[in-house]
Amino acid sequence: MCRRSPTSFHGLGVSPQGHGDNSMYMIGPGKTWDYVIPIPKDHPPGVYWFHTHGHDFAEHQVMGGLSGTLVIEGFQDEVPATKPLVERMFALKEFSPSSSGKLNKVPKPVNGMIDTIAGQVDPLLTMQPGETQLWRFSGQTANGYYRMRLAGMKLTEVGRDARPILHPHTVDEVIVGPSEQVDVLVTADAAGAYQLVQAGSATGPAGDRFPRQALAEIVVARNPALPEPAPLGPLVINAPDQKPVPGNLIAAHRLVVFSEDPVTGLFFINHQTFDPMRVDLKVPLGSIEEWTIRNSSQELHVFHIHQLGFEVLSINGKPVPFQGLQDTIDVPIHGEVKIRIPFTNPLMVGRFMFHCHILEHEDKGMMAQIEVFDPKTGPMKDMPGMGAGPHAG
Ligand SMILES: [Cu+2]
Repeated sequence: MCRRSPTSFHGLGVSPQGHGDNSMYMIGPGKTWDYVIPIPKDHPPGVYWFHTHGHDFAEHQVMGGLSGTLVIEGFQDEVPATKPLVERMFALKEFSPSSSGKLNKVPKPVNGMIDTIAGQVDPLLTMQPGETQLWRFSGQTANGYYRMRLAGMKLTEVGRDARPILHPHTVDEVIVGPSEQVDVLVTADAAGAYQLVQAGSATGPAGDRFPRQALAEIVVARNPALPEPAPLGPLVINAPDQKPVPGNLIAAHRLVVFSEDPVTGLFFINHQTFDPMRVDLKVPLGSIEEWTIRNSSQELHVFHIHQLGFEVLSINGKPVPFQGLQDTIDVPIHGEVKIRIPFTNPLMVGRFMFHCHILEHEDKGMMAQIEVFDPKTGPMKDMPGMGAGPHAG
């Protein structure tokens, strides 16, 4: 590692200040910085992740492997049927090979991407016939979308963005994009060999293509050393904090436009590229706002905001039934997503980011800074937490 960089604790509802989840503090080469992240006792459980967040080189560093999985335990208490199940973590990470086959990281791959599970190419997994397992996908990719299929088997989605969803449903495929988390239940068919594949995905005419690849080999065989798998119990969801955001007192409606310039290769939020010295938006703690995120480009973008979860109200004008709070949402090409954001947890006071989580786009400008301030003391006066700063010597 030869460049300075901060870290983001993606999706956690913790403080963005000081030694906390401070995505602005730049750690120089050879330097040390202690992160202290007190996790509140009532923090929602789930699979989270942490990754490097250096503006201008986040893509390079995350694609080089600088991310990790962070589990806050308790998901199984909220979805009791999953308690007896084998749990598997899938940290989805893409790498880019050079023409000699070595890992290139970035810029742009010349020979397509290598899709891996925690850096392993096509690992072997075992299951027993009829066994159900809990598979927890964590999209730790810089840019890549994994469209996953498992040899015709059904997948039951039970969680998204770390949290149980209120109405689990069965699907033929699961798409996990940059920074998206999805939990699924998988029940093995009869004995045999099966393949989990990335079935091929694309992000639009101006975007990227991610060709089909094998992701993992699944061997289903009876293991006499283990008890016969019990059938899955009733799928009851008990997640009391998965409540819709109240809509009776909306403090502000805002429009956030994602756009890009194919000539300069720059990416914009509301026609501006990111500037770490500029605070784009100041919001008093306690406000609930409704934002329309509009994509006026020819490729997909994925909206993400730090420190909190939001409710998705509609996609392209079509109401979305409430499934739970999210911290990321794909914004369709030439489409828009309406969300309701609770700026209510006192822990979020400070400055943090919202951005497109396709890191190539973030690096080229598609990020903005928000400050949530305590209305009793007013907005901050200086730029704390900049550390060595991206431009310091
Ligand atoms: Cu984007």
